[in-house]
Amino acid sequence: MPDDLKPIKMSRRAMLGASASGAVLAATGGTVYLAGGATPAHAAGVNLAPGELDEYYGFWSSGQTGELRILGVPSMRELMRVPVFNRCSATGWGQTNESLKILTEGLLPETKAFLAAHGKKTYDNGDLHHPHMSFTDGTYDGRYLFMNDKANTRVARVRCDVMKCDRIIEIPNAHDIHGMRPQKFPRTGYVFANGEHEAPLVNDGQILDSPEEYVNIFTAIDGDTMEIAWQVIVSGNLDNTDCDYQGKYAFSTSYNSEMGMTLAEMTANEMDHVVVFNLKEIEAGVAAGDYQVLNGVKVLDGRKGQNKKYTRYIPIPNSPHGINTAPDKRHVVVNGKLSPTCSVIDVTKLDALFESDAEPRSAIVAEPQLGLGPLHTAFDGKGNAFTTLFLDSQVVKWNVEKAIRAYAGENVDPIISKVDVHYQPGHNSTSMGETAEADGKWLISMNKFSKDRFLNVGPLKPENEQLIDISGDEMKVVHDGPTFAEPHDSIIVHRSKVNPQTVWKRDDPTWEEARQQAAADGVDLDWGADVIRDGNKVRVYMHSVAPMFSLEKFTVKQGDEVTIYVTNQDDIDDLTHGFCLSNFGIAMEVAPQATASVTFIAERPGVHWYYCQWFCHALHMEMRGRMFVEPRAT
Ligand code: CUK
Ligand code: CUA
Repeated sequence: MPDDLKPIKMSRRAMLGASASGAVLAATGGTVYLAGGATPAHAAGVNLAPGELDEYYGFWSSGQTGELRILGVPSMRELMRVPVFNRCSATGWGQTNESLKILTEGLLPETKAFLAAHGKKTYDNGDLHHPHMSFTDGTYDGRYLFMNDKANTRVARVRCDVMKCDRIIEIPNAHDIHGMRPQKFPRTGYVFANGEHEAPLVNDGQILDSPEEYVNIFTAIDGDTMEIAWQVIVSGNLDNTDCDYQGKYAFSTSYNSEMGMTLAEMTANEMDHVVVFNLKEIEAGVAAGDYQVLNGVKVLDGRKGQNKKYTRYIPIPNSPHGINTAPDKRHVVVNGKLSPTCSVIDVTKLDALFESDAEPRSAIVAEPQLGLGPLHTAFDGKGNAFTTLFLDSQVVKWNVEKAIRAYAGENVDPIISKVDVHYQPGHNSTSMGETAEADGKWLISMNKFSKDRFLNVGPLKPENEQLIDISGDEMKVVHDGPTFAEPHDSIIVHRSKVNPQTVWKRDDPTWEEARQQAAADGVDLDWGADVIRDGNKVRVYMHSVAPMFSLEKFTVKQGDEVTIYVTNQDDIDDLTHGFCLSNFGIAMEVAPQATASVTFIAERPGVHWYYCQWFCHALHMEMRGRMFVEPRAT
């Protein structure tokens, strides 16, 4: 039981709920938890008293919603949504000039042309599966969060100082980035990204239904510059990825080593594989010029049978999925999915694969039978692993060292306990569990089905995330948390690692283009109240101090291209304004000390109100102004 958390105070409503459903209260070490069905749907995971802060930040993916979410753990309160690959109505992400720059500058030329043919600048959707923080020396360093977009082959970075996305790049040559992890040591460094779906290397339509000519691509991105360092062509497809704590190897699972196109073909072989990438050898290959350049990227050949030292293929029972490196810095758990086993790789045995061509399976030191459908594994830092069993709807706790002894022939059962989760878990994550500082307090089981756990909201149901206390031998489910589609993965980061600003700094690079434009126009971006005409372009500069915009009205002509810059001069914690131009489909967030801008064509003559859409003051409703659009002369 975490001793730094205050005992839970039950609300009257929770008490009523508990007695009404006849559920029991479990008392553990002087702390009371609501058990299972007793937890009202609205309640916090561990009911921190009002105003009490969580011990951990949880960074959640949102799958096909395309955003990053921030939760407090253990309360499971949702704290923020950070738009990334999606379009966001509240913040203007995907509409403001600042966000469009981030969303468009990293796209490939052919993607820009494709989107332009649809009258679009960027994609509106994404499929964000894997959020991971940057590392220094094997633990989180609070600089960045990185995340993948499976839907449109992108990788994004979120700045942890402001919790906003600052870079998005499209990955050339690869298709549909799925597994993604930052390098743990010596630092991030590389961000590794798996292309999941195979396709012709030059995918220009010359090759279509000839799967034998398809390839898959593993990409290493420089996390500091967000440029691609190198790519490696592999045999088989790529699913999930992780890396070691030594800075020598990265590993990816492949569920389709067969390179099959149909379900039967993809699951035909009894063994698939994990690809091991030798980072030093790949860097040496890059230095030696052993690559082709495709779309500006150095692409090395790491396919089977190339006799190169870039990759090795370790056979793993059918269709492995998640891959997770333990905080002991030595063991890597490969989750079986179709096989009821997990395979444990010992990273100290990988050198021999490359240096003396040792048999690849010699790096496997355990393969415990855990249950049906193992998908992902998390760790407590005490030698134990927690694996989700999709088909069994359980999480199994097992001991890695015992599994190794059993594999060596000793009569010992590595399984410690199992707990039912509701239902069909995918990822799980433990507090600090993917770092060397795993602390063994909390586990989140991210369940794909919620079915009967909540009030019925129609045919589309939320997912269900359950918070599990893992401080004792028995796992205790202490909370159900419904979430909208569809978080895959999460990380739980101690709050000491993260320290965002409370207001923007005026010299932030986000609005550098606005700064330059204002300088060129000879106006003060900070305190603007100006309308600059430049042919049929009009630039409107205003600032806000609650409850007023510095311009109560301005005039443009029908057909003008209008850019509005709003700088929020309030510097008080939480005093966000918004700018909404009604009937123009325009709205954006302007947080304290930020500048935001938006460009549109003033094609509607008449009087149009703009207003602050972030409730900021007792006179928030009065925080409004008029845009006059003079009709075109006929
Ligand atoms: S994948 Cu979703 S449950 Cu995309 Cu990490 Cu395994
Ligand atoms: Cu400013 Cu509401």
